[in-house]
Amino acid sequence: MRRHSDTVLSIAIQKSGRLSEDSLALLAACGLAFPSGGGKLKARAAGFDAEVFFLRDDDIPQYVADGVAHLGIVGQNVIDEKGHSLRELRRLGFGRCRLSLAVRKAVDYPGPRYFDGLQIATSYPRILQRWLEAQGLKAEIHEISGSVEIAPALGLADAIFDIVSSGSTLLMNELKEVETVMQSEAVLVAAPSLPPAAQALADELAFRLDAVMRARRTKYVLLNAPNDRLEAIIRLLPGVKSPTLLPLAEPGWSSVHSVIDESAFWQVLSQLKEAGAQGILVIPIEKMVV
Ligand code: PRT
Ligand code: ZN
Repeated sequence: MRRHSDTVLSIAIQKSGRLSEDSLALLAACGLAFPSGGGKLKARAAGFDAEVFFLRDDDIPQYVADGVAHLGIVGQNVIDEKGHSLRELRRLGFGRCRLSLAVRKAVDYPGPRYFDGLQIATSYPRILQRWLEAQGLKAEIHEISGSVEIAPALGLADAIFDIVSSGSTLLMNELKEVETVMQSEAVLVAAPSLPPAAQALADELAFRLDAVMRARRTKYVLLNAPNDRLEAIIRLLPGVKSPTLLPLAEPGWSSVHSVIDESAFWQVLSQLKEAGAQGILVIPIEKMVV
């Protein structure tokens, strides 16, 4: 039977770029499947009262601020640059990068005062201006929309302020990163207030996102251990509540099941082996509701 609903949650995501694939994959993991590609402007989800708008990332904050889309998935860097007042509902853990100042490799960098009176090329003039003011510095900002890293070689600027991820673009252009001004990742944002029905759907989506993100941070561990070693092993595996113990067919042995934080992963594994664990299996978790 078709469910009737007069509210559909609209979510603006990047049409084609670095955030597109991860945005769609995250929504899919939350049960919102959209047909991808085809150059469409919007698509209706199967299994959830939602639709996505495919937009340029720069336009997403405005669409959400104006209420055209209820939610948006976009880089924190773009949100800060555009300056609309939006609610950050969740940080999403992908599209990680930083906004940094970079200078020619040969420069003997003395600290932020180096930038006083210089020409700096960037696509992020507002964030840069705020940083300069906080440092008590004045510089000439040249706003350019792409390929900022070639500006110093062309004589257009003395320095650049741009997104850095691996740093290889800077390296290739004989530049070096000297100040990191902000760290960024993709975020889920909403307008300061949403209509109640849209807010209810946004809450449901946030609940699902939490389950997916929590699962991404943790692993399911299964191992076998002699019963006389269980105490030491269980101490290493806090689990959600406490680990599950199942007797093995072989007398005197048990199977231990638990979840562990990905960040503790290798450290715990070697400690488990030392404590006598055998046949350790580490399995990804798809959803985790606590
Ligand atoms: O067409 P549209 O306007 O939607 O896309 P866009 O070209 O403006 O953006 P896009 O797809 O390049 O980036 C979207 C978002 O991804 C950015 O706003 C950031 O939040 C995030 N992100 C993460 C990055 C990077 N990593 C990144 N490395 N955005 C850009 N870069 C650039 C960087 O400027 C450098 O020139 O990629 C280049 C390679 O970086 P290195 O340091 O790895 O060499
Ligand atoms: Zn863009």
